[in-house]
This record gives sequence, C-alpha cells and structure tokens, in this order.
Amino acid sequence: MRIDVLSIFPEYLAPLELSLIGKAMTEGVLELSVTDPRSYATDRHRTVDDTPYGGGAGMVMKPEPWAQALESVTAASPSSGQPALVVPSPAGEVFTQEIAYELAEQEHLVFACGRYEGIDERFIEWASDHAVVRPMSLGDYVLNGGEVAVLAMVEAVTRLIPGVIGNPESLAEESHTGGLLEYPVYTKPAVWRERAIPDTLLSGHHGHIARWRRDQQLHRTAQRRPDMIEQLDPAELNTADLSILSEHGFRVINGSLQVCAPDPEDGGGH
Ligand code: JDE
Repeated sequence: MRIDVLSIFPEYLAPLELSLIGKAMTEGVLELSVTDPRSYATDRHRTVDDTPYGGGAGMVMKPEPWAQALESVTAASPSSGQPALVVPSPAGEVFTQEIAYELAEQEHLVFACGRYEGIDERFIEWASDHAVVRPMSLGDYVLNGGEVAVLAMVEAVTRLIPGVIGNPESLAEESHTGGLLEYPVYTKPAVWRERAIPDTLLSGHHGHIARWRRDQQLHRTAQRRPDMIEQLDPAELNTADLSILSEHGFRVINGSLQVCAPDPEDGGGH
C-alpha cells in the first residue's frame, strides 16, 4: 500500500515513522510520504490561506496549493484506478472499524489535512474527478487540524494490512466480539493491593469462563453503549443473554431490542 499525507505541518506526521508502521515501511509492505502544499504556493509569502467569502471568523485554505499537491501525488500513483482521498473533517462520515477494513484494501490512500476552518469546497469538488473523496470524522468534536485524525486513521488501517501486525490471532478475535464491547482482562498477581481477580477465572472451567466473559460484555455494553445493544439481532442471543439485558431494561419488541423501564423481577443488580 502507498499512503500520501498532504499537510502544511508535515512534522506532525513524524510519529508514523515509528513502531509497527515504521516496521511495515522497512519491510516494504507500506510506502508513506508527506507532501506540504505550501511548497506549491507561488507568491512571495507562500500563502496557503485567506479570509472566507461571506464573512465569518478564521481563515480558509486556498484551493490551488492543495490541487497542485494532489496532482503531484496522483501522478506518481501505483494504482490502476483512482486513489481514495480521505479528508478529516467534523462534517464527515463517522470513521468505523468497517471503514478501516475498506481502506485497508486500497492500493493508494491520500489524506488531506485541513487546518483553520477547512479547505475551499471547490478543491473537494475538483478532487472528485481525480480520486474517490471520503470526508471523514473521528467523532463529534473539533480538532485544530486533520493531522491528529490522520494519525489515528493510518494506525487503524495499516494494522489490518497482511504482514503489518505481529499477531494475526488478535485481529481475528476483534471480528468475533459480535457487536459487543470487550470483556475486562486480568493478569498476575492473582491478588493485587487487596484486590482479587474474579473467582471464575481461576476455576479452570472453560464453559463458566466463557459465560462470565459474555455476561461482562453484555453489562458493559448496556451501560456504556446502549446504542450498540439496539443494533443486536435478538435471534443471535440466548436466554442467558436476554436475562442479563433485561436487568438493564432491554426487552425484545417487534423483533428488536428496546429500552423499557427495568423489570423489578430482575432484581436490578450491578
Ligand atoms: C476530524 N473529527 C473532527 C477542522 C474545522 C471549525 C473549526 C475547524 C477539512 O476541514 C476541517 C478539518 C478539521 C480537522 O478535523 C477535525 C475532526 N474528525 O476537526 C475543521 C471546521 N470548523 C475543518
């Protein structure tokens, strides 16, 4: 895979050369380079931004240096088709593990890191003729620029490329969590600062351990991510699962899980 990052603060992307990503680069699985659109600014002050038409606070990135930078990386594209152009933005589609898997299949990924209030929209429109444009948000918060979002997305994507992660088993496990959060994990010592690990984990009974972990996943997800519980297919849940969820007020109504007032019969523990 080839990754190009366009940024007026290329030094922000230095951490990409470390650890697993750096290893993938030395092994030749991944080629990564950073291009500064400022090097394509033609005026004496190398201007990359200007005030917004229609007024308002802040500055907007000028389209021409970005178009020149994109042309320079697409000209050297390794892919037969169009590269994917990911533009981090609070106004983008929310980045998920599913999108990470999609991007991991690309031959050529380009990330354009906006700063200030964003990039002139005409650059985004023009780029659509040269790449598959994906405005992408990490979540509902605002960063000063796209660079930190790109660090997160590049790490999420590159660890899925065959030959990048050291331990392929830990990847397979992720897709088997069945739409639930992970269960808590423990290691030695068995008692630490007067806190013992849960008894079940020392029982050696694999069936009990699996059920305990599943219960923990259901409790955590119901408490922290009720939106994920609503997405579960009730047909894939057994009676033990449904009993745990009922403690959190979830019932099956018209074939989907919905929150209702908790059933006092369920005790309301936890
Ligand atoms: C990425 N979640 C949030 C920020 C921006 C007001 C202030 C700033 C390309 O245009 C952008 C990019 C960014 C940086 O990315 C994020 C982000 N995922 O903030 C703005 C818009 N309005 C614009």
